[in-house]
Amino acid sequence: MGVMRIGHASLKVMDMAAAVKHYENVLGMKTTMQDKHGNVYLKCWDEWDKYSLVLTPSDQAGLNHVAYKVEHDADLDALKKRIEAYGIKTRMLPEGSMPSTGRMLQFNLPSGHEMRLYAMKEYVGTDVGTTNPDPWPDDIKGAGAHWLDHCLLMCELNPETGVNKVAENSKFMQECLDFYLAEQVMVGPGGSIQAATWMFRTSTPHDIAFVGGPKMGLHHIAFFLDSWYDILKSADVMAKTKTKIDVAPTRHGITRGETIYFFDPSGNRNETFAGLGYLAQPDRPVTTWTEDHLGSGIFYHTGELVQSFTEVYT
Ligand code: M3P
Ligand code: FE
Repeated sequence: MGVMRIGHASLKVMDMAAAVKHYENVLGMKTTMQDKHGNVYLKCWDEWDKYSLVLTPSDQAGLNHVAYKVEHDADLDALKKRIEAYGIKTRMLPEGSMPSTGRMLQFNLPSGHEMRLYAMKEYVGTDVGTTNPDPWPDDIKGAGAHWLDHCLLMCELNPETGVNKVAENSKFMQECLDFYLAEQVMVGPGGSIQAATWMFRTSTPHDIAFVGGPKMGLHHIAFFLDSWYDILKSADVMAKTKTKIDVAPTRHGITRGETIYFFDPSGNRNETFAGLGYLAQPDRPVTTWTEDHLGSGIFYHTGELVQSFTEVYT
């Protein structure tokens, strides 16, 4: 019941042809449709719904909205009631507002990011099918990403004014959408300020994360790979395609994920992410990272923050 997983991200891109080339050749996604407004829809080979990424033409980079899939259509009505009772306005967009997708519950998180929930998207199947499937398809391209895994949203955090949209979002996700808190970063006097959170509905450590910063935005969307070796190979693909790498292969202390960060041609940050980390369960104790260990939480090996990584986002 309720939210199952991330469903899609809708991203603004400035050069559509370059963006499609990036998501096809570097990530290994396939274009599944285009609409009359020039939006392009793509999916990964291991995903069964019609699309997990929408690219929309724009004069800037950034996130339009992120959508999560719920299990039952009736969940949308139940969640609408809970979200409105919490004090957040919602709109039910009719079926077909987005192609091949059922009605969508649209609202803004306390941070201002637009979120949508939906129950139905056209089933097209994975590239290996469901009968005696091979472990991977023959025509794999680039990194061969399996699926869109999570997104990380930057939220306004200003200890001087007391504004903390990380804490507000996290409370909302727990109380209205039944997300669980896996890990958090606590900073400030006595570790009293919740500066970042990783939250889940699946059995992996995060389906969404919030990090505090001077302004709201998109930090990254992340795609799942099987193993550390696949992360290395995805970095090789990026070097071969002259893709701008932000952080070369390393490991997060937080979530234990194996990772590489890079940019699409418009400057939207992507991550390829491997390793399930640990089995995230509702009764798992929350992991807390303190301010003095923040560096190793983010990049476990060096224990040092990278300036571009914390300061550059769309
Ligand atoms: C991840 C992850 C930041 C930490 C990022 C961590 C932006 O992306 O997948 O665990 O501080
Ligand atoms: Fe991530």
